[in-house]
Amino acid sequence: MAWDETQKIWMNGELVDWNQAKLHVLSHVVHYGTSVFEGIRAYHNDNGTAVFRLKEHVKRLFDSAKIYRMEPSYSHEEIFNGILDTVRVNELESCYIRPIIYRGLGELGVNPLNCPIETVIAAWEWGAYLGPEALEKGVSVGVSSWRCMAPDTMPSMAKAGSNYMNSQLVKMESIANGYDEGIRLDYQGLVSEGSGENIFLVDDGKIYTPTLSSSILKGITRDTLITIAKDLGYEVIEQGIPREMLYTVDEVFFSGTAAELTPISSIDKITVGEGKRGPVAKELQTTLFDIIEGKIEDKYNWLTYI
Ligand code: PPE
Repeated sequence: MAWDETQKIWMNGELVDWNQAKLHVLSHVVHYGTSVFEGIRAYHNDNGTAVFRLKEHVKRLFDSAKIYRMEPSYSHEEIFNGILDTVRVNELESCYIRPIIYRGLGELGVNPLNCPIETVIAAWEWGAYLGPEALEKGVSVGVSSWRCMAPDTMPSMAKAGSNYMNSQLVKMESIANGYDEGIRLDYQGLVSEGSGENIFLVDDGKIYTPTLSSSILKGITRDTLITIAKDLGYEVIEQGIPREMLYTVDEVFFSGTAAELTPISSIDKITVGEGKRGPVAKELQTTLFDIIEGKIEDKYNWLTYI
């Protein structure tokens, strides 16, 4: 999705002009994908602008950095406040926020340890990820011929830039095949996730989603929906999901910060359920948006007003 330029980007603790937020072409990250990042949304509602699940996103950013032996120069609190400052200074209301920690200019070669660790936070306006109509009508999806990384190759629980080379293969293949998005299988052939979304299935009133051992990102929206669903009285089962279950269940939907809750209308050209947003997806989506819009109580403290 294209963006409108904003005024400032937070770079190593300072707010610099959008056009000045640059890095050297010999930075380690450019050559080896040495980065970890987050995607966060802020929403404007009647009470102001609130960042959704900020604490959890900052925690995951630091967890990703830890997996890759990166020690950021800033504390959780500094990044937390840097994110709020970036939204504030750009006078953004509803927006997407992208903090990233990467290895900069030091030396080239696989060993990253002698390259400095840089931290950047940018934010910009961003609408619906898979198109505005997708939230209701759903998207068409194909199971990709590209699998996601096996657990002993690249750690999927680290939200690392380089993981998204695999996502890009999946996304480009799905576009070439005329789909909106692709689903990846894990190293065992079980359902894993989309190129940038977790996945849920609904069958006979029960909700299913792949386990962490299926090479998924530990999605914060995934956790949000599991929490909401349990609250609404649904049974939520985390288990290995055989591919063919995708074709026979009543509903399938994606979750993610960018995708929010996006229903899936068809998979491999086989219609899922009624071929549009099902009742469970609708109920969870409505509850999620009611919380975000401040219409119902934020009982889990998911909103941080700026
Ligand atoms: N899996 C993957 C691979 C993934 O990239 C995301 C988020 C998720 C699951 C859902 O995680 P969460 O956002 O915590 O619920 N993908 C981000 C990046 C998308 C992009 O195009 O870039 C996002 O949704 O912000």
